[in-house]
Amino acid sequence: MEADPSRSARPRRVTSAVSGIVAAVAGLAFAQLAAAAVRPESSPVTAVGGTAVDLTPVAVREWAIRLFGTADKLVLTLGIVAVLVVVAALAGLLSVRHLPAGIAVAGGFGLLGAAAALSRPEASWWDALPSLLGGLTAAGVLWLLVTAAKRPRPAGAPPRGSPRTESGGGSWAMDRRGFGRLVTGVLAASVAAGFAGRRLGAHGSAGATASRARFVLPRPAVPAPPVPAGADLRVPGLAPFLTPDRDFYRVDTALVIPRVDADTWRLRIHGEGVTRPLTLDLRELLSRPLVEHDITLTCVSNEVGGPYAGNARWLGVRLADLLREAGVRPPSRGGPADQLVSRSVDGMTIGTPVEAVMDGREALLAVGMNGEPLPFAHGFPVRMVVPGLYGYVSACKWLTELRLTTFGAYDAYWVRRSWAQQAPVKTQSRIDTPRPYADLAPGRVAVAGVAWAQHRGIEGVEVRVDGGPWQRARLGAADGVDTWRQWVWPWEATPGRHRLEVRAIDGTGAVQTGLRAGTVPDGATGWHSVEVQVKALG
Ligand SMILES: Nc1nc2c(c(=O)[nH]1)N[C@H]1C(S)=C(S)[C@@H](COP(=O)(O)O)O[C@H]1N2
Ligand SMILES: [Mo]
Repeated sequence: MEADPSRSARPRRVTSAVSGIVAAVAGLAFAQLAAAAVRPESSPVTAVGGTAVDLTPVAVREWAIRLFGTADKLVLTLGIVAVLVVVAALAGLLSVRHLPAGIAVAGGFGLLGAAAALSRPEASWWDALPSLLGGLTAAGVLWLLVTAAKRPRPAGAPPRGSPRTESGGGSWAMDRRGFGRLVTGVLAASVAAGFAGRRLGAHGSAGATASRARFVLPRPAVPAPPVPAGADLRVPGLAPFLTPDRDFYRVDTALVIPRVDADTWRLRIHGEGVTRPLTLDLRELLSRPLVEHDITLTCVSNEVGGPYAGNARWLGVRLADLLREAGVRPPSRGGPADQLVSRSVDGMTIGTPVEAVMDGREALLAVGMNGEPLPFAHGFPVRMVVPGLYGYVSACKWLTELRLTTFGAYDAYWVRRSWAQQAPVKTQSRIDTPRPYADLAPGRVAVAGVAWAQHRGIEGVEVRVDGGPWQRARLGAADGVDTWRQWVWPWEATPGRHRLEVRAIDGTGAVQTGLRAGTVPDGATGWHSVEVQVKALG
């Protein structure tokens, strides 16, 4: 094979693309290691991902949630890595002709990551370090690999151990083995850096993990009455009345779950009309009487029939009491602030009507969820829960600040992204069983699900088949007005295709609207329906 450009072009292209990708892998690995030392949020992938989340138009976000559900974050991360790999391969190709250009791409990505990291909430200058180190590593590895690949093999010396002859002296007649060894070495170092990063990361959050393990939930001064017998109808396929923590839906913008150390946690309460600003640590917060209350939490992004609803027994401090302690009066009592802005450690801001929080409902700063300290994913050590309002206007996780202001003066995170400033939960009902497109045998079928209208309660649920007359379902026992209610309706299924529909009647007697509306700006409406197939007899 004498110097035939068309023949040598392909391996050369492969080699250079591989160089680019290996450089990117090394850059990422060392960036992750550095991020573990600085803070997990400073990783370039997380920082760029977080920025992408914040910049994503609402329509795209809702589409992604519909398509990927709670895997949307994983998909985003994989997408970023995929883009990186493609760009890295291109940078590798570019480096063959013009090494400085390829190195500039690597460095540019480092700068991009650093800029993203610096723009994240609560960022310090340290947050730029992982991306810069990653960019530098990638640039260095690219240089190393490309120069090694280009280095001519000593004339006359065939590649060691290789009986095949490739033209010596040409700029691309590199020593394949040498190159391979280099690549292997770089990859091995990257894997080592990756593992070291994981170890260091676990070490970094060890304090938070230990603080949660040590945290013993105090006894409530006002315990919740036991869940009434008959609240849980125990129909197979029906969501349990209380949602176990591990099954509780999770909706947030955090690409890495914040792990807050309970020992260093502080809550600050300040703002308009606050005559006694407070800063409390966890012990001080918990020196107040604790209340236990069952509340169903739902997400405004939940489509009709969707899964983003969960019911838990929360333990916490009454938010209204705490606000009164700080001197806050609701607008109806002449207070100047109508909006309570809660802020999390990761910069999320959530605006809640002060009036709703102080109108006597059990708005809580919760520390316990179903008898356990809050899981990290659900806001450890302290989160807000307010019955009757969607999570994005009430349920701030990893809470660290409460500021009193007005709706006129401040738009919280989601409000800046086309969601409504105020969003009471809309009456909804869901068919859990049978599942869509189930194949059923004719005869008695238990149609069952849940219905919610938090803080108004559920008074009735009705089901109809194929657009026929509405029929009353049997309700599970009510556990107050702030939780969902299970329902079941016995259906005599006949052969053929059928469409089951459900609607609820809330505690005010209002019937759930059948008008279809999307999730944006303040929650979906419409009746949930399920189509099933009933087999012919015999
Ligand atoms: N810090 C923080 N709190 C947050 C969010 C968030 O993105 N960040 N998402 C809110 C939304 S939209 C909902 S529906 C609830 C979900 O709470 P869960 O994940 O515990 O079910 O948390 C709310 N609190
Ligand atoms: Mo939400």
